[in-house]
Amino acid sequence: MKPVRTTCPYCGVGCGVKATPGVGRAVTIEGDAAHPANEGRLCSKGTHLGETVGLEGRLLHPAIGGKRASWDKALDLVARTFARTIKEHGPDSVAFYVSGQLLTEDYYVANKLMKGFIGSGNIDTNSRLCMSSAVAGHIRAFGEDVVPATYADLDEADLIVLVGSNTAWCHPIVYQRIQAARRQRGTKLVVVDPRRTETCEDADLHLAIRPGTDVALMNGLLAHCRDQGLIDEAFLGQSVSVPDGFWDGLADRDLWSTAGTCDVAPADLRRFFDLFAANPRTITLFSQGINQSIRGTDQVNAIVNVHLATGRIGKPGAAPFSITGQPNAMGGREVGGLASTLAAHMDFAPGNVDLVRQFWSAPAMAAKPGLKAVDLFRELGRGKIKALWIMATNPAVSMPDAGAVRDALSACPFVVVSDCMVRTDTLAYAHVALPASAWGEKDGTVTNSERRISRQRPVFANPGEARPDWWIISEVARRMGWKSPFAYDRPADIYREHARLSTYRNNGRRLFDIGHHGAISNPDYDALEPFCWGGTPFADGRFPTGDGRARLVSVRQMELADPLVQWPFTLNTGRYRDQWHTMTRTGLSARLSAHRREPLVEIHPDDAADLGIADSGFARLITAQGESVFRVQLSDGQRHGEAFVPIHWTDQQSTGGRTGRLPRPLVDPFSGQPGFKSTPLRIEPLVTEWTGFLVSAVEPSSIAADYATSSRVSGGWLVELAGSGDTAKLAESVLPQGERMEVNDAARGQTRIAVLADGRLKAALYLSRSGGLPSRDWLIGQLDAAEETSPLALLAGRPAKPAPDRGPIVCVCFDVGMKTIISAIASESLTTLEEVGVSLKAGTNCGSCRPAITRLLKPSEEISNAV
Ligand SMILES: Nc1nc2c(c(=O)[nH]1)N[C@H]1C(S)=C(S)[C@@H](COP(=O)(O)OP(=O)(O)OC[C@H]3O[C@@H](n4cnc5c(=O)[nH]c(N)nc54)[C@H](O)[C@@H]3O)O[C@H]1N2
Ligand SMILES: Nc1nc2c(c(=O)[nH]1)N[C@H]1C(S)=C(S)[C@@H](COP(=O)(O)OP(=O)(O)OC[C@H]3O[C@@H](n4cnc5c(=O)[nH]c(N)nc54)[C@H](O)[C@@H]3O)O[C@H]1N2
Ligand code: SF4
Ligand SMILES: [Mo]
Repeated sequence: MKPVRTTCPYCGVGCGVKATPGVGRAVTIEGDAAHPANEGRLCSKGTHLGETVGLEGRLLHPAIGGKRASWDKALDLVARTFARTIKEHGPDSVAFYVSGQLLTEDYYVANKLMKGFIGSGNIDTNSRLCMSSAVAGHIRAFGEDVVPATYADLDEADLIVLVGSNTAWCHPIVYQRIQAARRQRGTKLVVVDPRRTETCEDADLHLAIRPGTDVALMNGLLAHCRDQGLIDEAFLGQSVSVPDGFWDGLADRDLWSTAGTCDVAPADLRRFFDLFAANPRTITLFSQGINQSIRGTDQVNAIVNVHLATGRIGKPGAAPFSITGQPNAMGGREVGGLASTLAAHMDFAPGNVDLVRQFWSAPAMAAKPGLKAVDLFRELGRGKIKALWIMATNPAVSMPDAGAVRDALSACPFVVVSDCMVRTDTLAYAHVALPASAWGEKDGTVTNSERRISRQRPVFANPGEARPDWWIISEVARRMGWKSPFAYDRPADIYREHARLSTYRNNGRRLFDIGHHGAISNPDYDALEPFCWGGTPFADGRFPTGDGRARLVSVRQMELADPLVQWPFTLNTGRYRDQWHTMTRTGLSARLSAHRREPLVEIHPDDAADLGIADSGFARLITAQGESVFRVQLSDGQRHGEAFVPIHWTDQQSTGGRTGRLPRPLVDPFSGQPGFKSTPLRIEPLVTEWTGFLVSAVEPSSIAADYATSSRVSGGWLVELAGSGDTAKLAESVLPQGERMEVNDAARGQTRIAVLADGRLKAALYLSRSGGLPSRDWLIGQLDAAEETSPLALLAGRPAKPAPDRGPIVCVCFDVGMKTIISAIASESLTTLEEVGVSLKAGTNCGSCRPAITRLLKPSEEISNAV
């Protein structure tokens, strides 16, 4: 079959994918060499897309109250209940909570229905949690939410500063592009992150600043630029408004005080300042370390200030670059899908409301912003929102204080959830479940971090009764009585309307204008090549403000309180390389699951010693909001007093690692974005009597253990276990029927049980009170081994001829473990990535693991000081 050119469903890099369908739901995935965002490259998540598009776990039919229902019944019920609620309690008693994972066409229709026809601003999105501070910061500085950089600028920069961004894991193809620029052009790289992440491996300088001190850092840099005569006075005079007292606000920021506030060595700070002074072509790329803060908007403006004041904007290789997380975060911004924006990059100014009203012929235009995500769920809990429709997001996991969000969802009289998967924590609260088309079926457009609009094209037909989100929303709108405004036959109809709105009475006031597509034909839409809107923004020194000038914004470093006795730690949260958010899709892939099998809390070895916690032991993390258990990983890349946990694990895979329960729901005053990166925390050791694991060809439905985390392996599941007391109940709960063999070694405190059917391994449980456990790798291999396994070997947990322990998997493409790499480096005297690649193939496919291999090549060496 012919390859379909489409776009990756995961991160905001927006890589082009060539997907060639095979038999059934099989698909071969390659990078699209003709797509400018990736030129053929894909990271580990994109590469292994094929493992996540099967029908396992798909929501395939509408359901009402958990029972299968027809589309007609389900849509009628949604339309009727929303209409009745609006009639009885007004338009602000209902809300949509949507997602940067919707396509632009889906998003446009949802926004139009809520803001133009229901007549409320109550549509907010998970982008509120993601980059709303960048939006607010851009609007304050530029007058419009315009990202002033493209990836090509990374090729042309001499200095790239990554602030609060684990690019190597979260935007791997951008990271590879940065590395290429370093090789080809000698571009310098500075990373500002309290943690030493894999992104730091290849950097010239890593500033492990005290969390929350980015404003001090940027203000210190700006003060230094002024002292060094680096301010672009001509540009300021022509193009930028400087508020009164702006420079006085920086008077106290010398190198020493800045180094003190940020808790970095003055010499390191000096190196950063010197690099900045020496390289006018600077890109400052930032993401959640900046945005997810209760001062996120100020932090964004502190960065933008430096670029405006030094004239490093609107030129090749020079700009602040807010990189987006989700595949269509930017498309959501373009349609105005945030509660605080209206449509097509317009806010709720009365003139804009009129303009959009006229364009939509809207019967009930919302005249003011709606509730932002955190407030929305708070009002849900208070009973003010009486009907909520959630689309393409999993707030029961991903909202701060997710326990309270769950309470609010339980209390809400009517919750509708559109998702493509059956097993999500949020779907458990749905009165009506609507099956959405997934990646590979969906048809429409997305916009990536560099304003590039690309097509997602269908590879498969919709399975079961799954339908596209735009169709579902339009059907509900039509059943609410708005037939012709929502009479869309295909995504192209919606795209044309969206393009026409972007240009309607625009007259050059807003940069977002794709009016040239207002009459695009269906075949041209189908064949649409990726394109960036907006050209090189601000190249002419004019900004989309009333007076054409950008604005410096006076921002002050927030006061940082010392930790309280009750909460001596600070909780930082973020992402793993090979999982996507709440794991509904990446969790299906055995390869992607191999990188990190459990949610780990990373803490500094000294803190662990003080707490009496050992590496690989367990800890209970407690905040004012809730608590959860994590496996401990000691890391000297953590600052003292800081703990880092991943956001991915949910009720579906684990009793622990439930990060969403922990963060406090405090938000930035301008953007409403929650401060996910910093929550007061207490850590307590959790001692269990035994630990162990289960390998099983079938997924156990309930597990009687204090701690259990299951992950996919080839041929089944691996479940990590820990607990106290009798293990017989556990064995009963997890082991299937079959021929059972058991060894109890009381002296060594070990229990081993294997279950076979027809000589093949169905499940094996290994528990130990002393810690010693057999190799998981070999046992996993027995689940789908070509030959029968000797029962004795199974009970021993090892083959007749033992293979060396590979350690955790680093390269998921070629299944190469950390221990294998370390021993090859030692025994073959390997010194470069290329040599490791030749010897083991590791790192030679997608390249996502190259930073990890780089670290293994120089385990003790500090990042080079030779700048
Ligand atoms: N593998 C993978 N990739 C993804 C995603 C995924 O789930 N998995 N999700 C996508 C999405 S939606 C998003 S939003 C992006 C997020 O991409 P990133 O922003 O790169 O990811 P995070 O891990 O959330 O946080 C980045 C870093 O901010 C640091 N940080 C914490 N506090 C501070 C601080 O005070 N100052 C500074 N300077 N840094 C701080 C953290 O230590 C962390 O390393 O990733 C996208 N890409
Ligand atoms: N503590 C902490 N919490 C965080 C963050 C953090 O750094 N720390 N980061 C925040 C950020 S930046 C983000 S972006 C959020 C992400 O959090 P969520 O948006 O809640 O996470 P996802 O797992 O991506 O949820 C997407 C859901 O949509 C479904 N889905 C996928 N495609 C489609 C589709 O086409 N249509 C429909 N209807 N459904 C679909 C998936 O199965 C899944 O259930 O998490 C936020 N929460
Ligand atoms: S970097 Fe990886 S996850 Fe992001 S779009 Fe590209 S292939 Fe997909
Ligand atoms: Mo995000």
